[in-house]
Amino acid sequence: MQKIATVCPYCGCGCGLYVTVENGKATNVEYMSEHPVNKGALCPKGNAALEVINHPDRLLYPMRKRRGTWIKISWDKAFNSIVSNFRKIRDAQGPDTLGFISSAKCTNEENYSLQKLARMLGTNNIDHCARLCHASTLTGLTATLGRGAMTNPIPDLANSDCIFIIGSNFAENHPMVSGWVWDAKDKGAKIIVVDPRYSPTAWMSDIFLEIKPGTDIALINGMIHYIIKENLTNKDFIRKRTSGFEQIVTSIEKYTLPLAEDITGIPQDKIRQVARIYAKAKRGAIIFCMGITQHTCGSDNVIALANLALVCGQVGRVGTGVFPLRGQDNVQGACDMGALPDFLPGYIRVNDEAGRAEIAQKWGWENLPKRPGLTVVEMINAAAEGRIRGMYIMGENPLVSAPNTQHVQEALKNLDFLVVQDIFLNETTELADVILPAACWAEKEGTVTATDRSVQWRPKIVAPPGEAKTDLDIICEIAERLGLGFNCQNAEEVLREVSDVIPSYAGITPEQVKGRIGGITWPCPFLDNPGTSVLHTESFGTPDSLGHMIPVEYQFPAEQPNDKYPLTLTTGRVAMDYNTGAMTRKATPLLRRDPGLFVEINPKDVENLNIENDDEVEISTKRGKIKARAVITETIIPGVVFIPFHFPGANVLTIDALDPQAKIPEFKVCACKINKK
Ligand SMILES: Nc1nc2c(c(=O)[nH]1)N[C@H]1C(S)=C(S)[C@@H](COP(=O)(O)OP(=O)(O)OC[C@H]3O[C@@H](n4cnc5c(=O)[nH]c(N)nc54)[C@H](O)[C@@H]3O)O[C@H]1N2
Ligand SMILES: Nc1nc2c(c(=O)[nH]1)N[C@H]1C(S)=C(S)[C@@H](COP(=O)(O)OP(=O)(O)OC[C@H]3O[C@@H](n4cnc5c(=O)[nH]c(N)nc54)[C@H](O)[C@@H]3O)O[C@H]1N2
Ligand code: SF4
Ligand SMILES: [Mo]
Repeated sequence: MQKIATVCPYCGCGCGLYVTVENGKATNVEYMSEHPVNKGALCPKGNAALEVINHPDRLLYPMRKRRGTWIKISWDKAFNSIVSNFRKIRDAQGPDTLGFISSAKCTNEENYSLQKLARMLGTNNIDHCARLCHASTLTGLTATLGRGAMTNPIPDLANSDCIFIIGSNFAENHPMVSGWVWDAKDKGAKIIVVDPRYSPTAWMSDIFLEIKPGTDIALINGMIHYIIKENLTNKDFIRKRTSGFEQIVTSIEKYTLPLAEDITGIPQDKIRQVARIYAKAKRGAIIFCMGITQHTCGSDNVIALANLALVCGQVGRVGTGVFPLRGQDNVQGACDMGALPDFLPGYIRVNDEAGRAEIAQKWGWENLPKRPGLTVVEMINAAAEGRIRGMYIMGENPLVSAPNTQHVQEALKNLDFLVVQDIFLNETTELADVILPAACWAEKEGTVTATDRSVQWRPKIVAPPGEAKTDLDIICEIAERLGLGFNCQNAEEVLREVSDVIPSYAGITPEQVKGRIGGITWPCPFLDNPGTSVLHTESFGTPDSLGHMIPVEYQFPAEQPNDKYPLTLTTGRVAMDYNTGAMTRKATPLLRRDPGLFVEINPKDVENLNIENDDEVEISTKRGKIKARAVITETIIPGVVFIPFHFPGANVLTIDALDPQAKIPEFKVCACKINKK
């Protein structure tokens, strides 16, 4: 019996655990008490991590569709078909008629290799689920703080004396964060939660602000207004370390507390109270997540929060900082690796001539494309319009996760050729021409980067089932057959290339990271450097090293409630399901506690509708309608309904309006109506 140290495959907390292996089978999960973030604890998903490994529904061999049914084909046939179709499309219509979706469920080495393949083929059309998730964090924090990442490690929250939590339900979605926030609270920290729902995270709050969806900028600007008027700013910090304060002073002039109350629905007294507590805290931290990012004003929401932190000097020290909780186990890494249409590895902009030339030279390739590529939703739109003809989807399920499902379906059906590489059949594989069976997290090796930038090694624990191959092996074989001449025999070699190409990963080599509990936190600029747990201690990552305050204005969401659709629909998550359910609904212990598709609605909103708890109701928007079980509850603000997006359904309703900067869709607000069925 062996006991192997590894990292949980679900969320960005990056919890460590041991897996026991007997006779080549993963048999048990054991707790890793020495891990810096989870200290041995695991949430229900982490405890169920092994369920997908031996699941009978795993994809075992490549398949293609013949007369409506899937037939097994050889790997050789699958590779030939992909290579010939991609070549044909590129040669006839140019490389930008190809699109690639990479995966935050895959390793850094796999993401690095897929973006390299796309770019060597001549297109920057590569993106992944960060676009649906924290794209606005990247734009918002890059502009203000100079790095689109969490500033402090998760355990550092225990050192804060005020934690301002806005649009995050970490009690269900990043459960390991909860313990550290409770620690802070036990030591006397004030916990503030801002959400349209009294979520399980709100249970730990000292002050709860019930906000109308999509109005966060009015709240944050209102707080800044009050902080400036009451002389609670950190003047020394503003003078030495920031720029743009004067513009902020002018721009927030109109965000008086009465206006903030009017827009957000939060009583002014409460706004005043939380502004004081955060500004006066010795060490104040901000946690934010999808309630902030998934809006047409997502980037501006994030900028507003950075402004707040800068005005109060609450960044760059232990116990302070800005915590955008990254969702997937490797979504931070997939971004770092350049699985993005506008950034090469290490956040070099594709149109930065010198940066691009340096990477091209390291790859031994002459021309890399310089025009920014299309994002996830833009690729879907391009497919619908025939501008993208061939697509490669690795480890994502856009038919359930992207907004406006009917449009996604039409778009993917319109492709000449679609490859989907996954560990299970899902709604998206249904539309594929070729399906490739991938090895799952425990059947391959490589690194993943958690939300706090720690890069950890995940070893291969067991062999993949059937003929499944690792995503890395698949990508490398295709690159080889396309004549791109990849150097990617294994994850170790690719990681060595990553540390050569990306400066903040320079000291993160296989020798340094393998077997190191908790991993190494980037930036790690040279070998034997211990990594950097707190960012921006001396200077920000911006070109002039200052923290940039940027004025932002409150904007209305893309779709407002109206006579026909009088309610606001917001979508999100529950503890027992994970994203599109592709993995969690294969895990019996989670399935047992899965609430199914429901809609939360306030008692006031059902008064005249003759709807009772557990009734089946119909929810409709301009784009479509679905049925769900009604959950009537005071925990949601009147006028708003909440539906989890884990099932085919929620995204039939959502709008595909995008934030103009980050191109993230507005999953958190659209107009809907409810009827009894
Ligand atoms: N159990 C579980 N854990 C997960 C996941 C999962 O699917 N299931 N997914 C992972 C991924 S990929 C991600 S990105 C994270 C996401 O983690 P979270 O961001 O915590 O998840 P959400 O439920 O989408 O949204 C968070 C909160 O935002 C609130 N909200 C909605 N609209 C607004 C608004 O306009 N303003 C404010 N202030 N709040 C608003 C919602 O009511 C909700 O409580 O979770 C990760 N962890
Ligand atoms: N309405 C609404 N929609 C949303 C959101 C919302 O809050 N509301 N949230 C958005 C967010 S934040 C996110 S991150 C996205 C998530 O959207 P997706 O990334 O599409 O969702 P997942 O279910 O995580 O899909 C991961 C897929 O990868 C597969 N997989 C797992 N491991 C591996 C592997 O090792 N290799 C390969 N090849 N495949 C693997 C799984 O089987 C699954 O099919 O959804 C977005 N959609
Ligand atoms: S908190 Fe996240 S990383 Fe930790 S066990 Fe749960 S799902 Fe896994
Ligand atoms: Mo996400």
